[in-house]
Amino acid sequence: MTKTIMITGATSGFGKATAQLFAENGWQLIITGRRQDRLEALAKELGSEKALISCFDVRNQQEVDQAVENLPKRFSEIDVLVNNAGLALGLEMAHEANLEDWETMVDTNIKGLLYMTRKVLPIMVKQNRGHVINVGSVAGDYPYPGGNAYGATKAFVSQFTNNLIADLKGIAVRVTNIEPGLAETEFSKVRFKWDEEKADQVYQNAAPLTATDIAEAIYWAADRPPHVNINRIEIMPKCQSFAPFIIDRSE
Ligand code: NDP
Ligand code: 8X3
Repeated sequence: MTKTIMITGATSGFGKATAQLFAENGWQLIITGRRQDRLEALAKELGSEKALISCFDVRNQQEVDQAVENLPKRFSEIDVLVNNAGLALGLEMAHEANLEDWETMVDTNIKGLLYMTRKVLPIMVKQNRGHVINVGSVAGDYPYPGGNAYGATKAFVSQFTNNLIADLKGIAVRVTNIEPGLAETEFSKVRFKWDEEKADQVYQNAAPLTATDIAEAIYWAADRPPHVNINRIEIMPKCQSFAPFIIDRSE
């Protein structure tokens, strides 16, 4: 039977690469995001028989509910939900950060992910089959200056994943958190509000992860046999590593 994957944020980056990889492997897809033109282009590339477009904003609970309720029968038995839609906005220190940016990150990375999960999970529980794959971040585990609210939203994703695993004991629905490090997508363009020069500097003279690297991790987690649950995958480029704790000696 053809398997069905629903991917939030399929218009770019990890979501788009994930759609391409699952399509190559014979899955049918529900591709979502806010940019209709991009969804149309991707559906054309993947084949409109295989890819269903659903254009909505994950921050809007009504739109989320309608998107799932209006799925045609052929796409309604979702095997995998990839909660990928998300963003970072700004890199200012907490006392200078834009409060609206914080709200947008909370609304998208936390509340959007909750709306999607709460709507799709009952379908999976009813069919006793499914897999929720969240896209967290190393920023949810390790702090860095300017990461403040973004990192905290990803820490939420990490702990929510663990708690879902606890809730789903005895039910054949798996849950995974994918935690990427530095990866070149539109992520930094969005973070710096389309200041492309600033965004390019993030990846300059480095070899960041690609969207395909993350799509492959997502595919691998989904492709394990049913008795295996991959709780989390932390994945960083070789060029990125840890810094020691900093001692402030100015006092
Ligand atoms: P991109 O900016 O390339 O893609 C983000 C995707 O999220 C887009 O498809 C965008 O679609 C979608 N999206 C954003 N806001 C909304 C919304 N309100 N409603 C619906 N869709 C939305 O970035 P990435 O591919 O890098 O990011 C994907 C995920 O990976 C995010 O959760 C991000 O936090 C996480 N991540 C990224 C890392 C990186 O270094 N790149 C590292 C670790 C984690 P549209 O604008 O069309 O709505
Ligand atoms: C994105 C990774 O380190 O740029 O989640 O915040 S980082």
